[in-house]
Amino acid sequence: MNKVFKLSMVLGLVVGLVGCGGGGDDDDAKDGGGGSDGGLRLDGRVPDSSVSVDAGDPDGCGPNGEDDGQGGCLCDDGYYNINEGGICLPPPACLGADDALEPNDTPQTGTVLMPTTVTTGLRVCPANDDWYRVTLAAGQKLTADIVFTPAMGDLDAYLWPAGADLANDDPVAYSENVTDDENIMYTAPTAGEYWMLVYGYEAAQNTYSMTITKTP
Ligand SMILES: [Ca+2]
Ligand SMILES: [Ca+2]
Repeated sequence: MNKVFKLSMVLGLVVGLVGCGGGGDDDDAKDGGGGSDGGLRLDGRVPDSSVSVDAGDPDGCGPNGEDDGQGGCLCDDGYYNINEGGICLPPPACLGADDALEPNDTPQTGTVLMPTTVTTGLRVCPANDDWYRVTLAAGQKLTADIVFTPAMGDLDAYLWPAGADLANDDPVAYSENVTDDENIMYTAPTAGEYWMLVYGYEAAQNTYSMTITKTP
């Protein structure tokens, strides 16, 4: 199977196992979505059916992946269809120093966000998740605006209740724009901590800022 980082062990299946055809949708942020529109694209670990096949490479996936039988590639752990390039490659080098909130590569080590926190100067390095933890009261609405330049790298965002089975539970909210910023909105039915993931699609990297609001 493919995967990405350590998290993929946990997240490996959450993901668009249904597959979204690789090109990805350009849906607006979902609130309580859960993949009803054909599957999450939270992968990097699922085949990308839009990849092209390289001549001379029987399955077009290179030595670190294999044909998924649907025109895409299943990449080995640590390899990705970067930029939908049709071959499984290791993640590229990070284009800059990671941010001051690292290490936050797992939910358990995620940065605790306070109300009205404005966080700037953040960075998703290739295949390096950024996790955040936020506590909500029952009925309280979380808004997370994640702002970046989409053309520089495709980031997505996901929210689960703390303790969720990340390999099996759909997120309670997610945002998977391809050409726009990401925005998570979620009203907590019960009080508790929530885990938010900012994720680089197919080992994408980018810098971003984030504004967290809780209402009331
Ligand atoms: Ca980071
Ligand atoms: Ca990180």
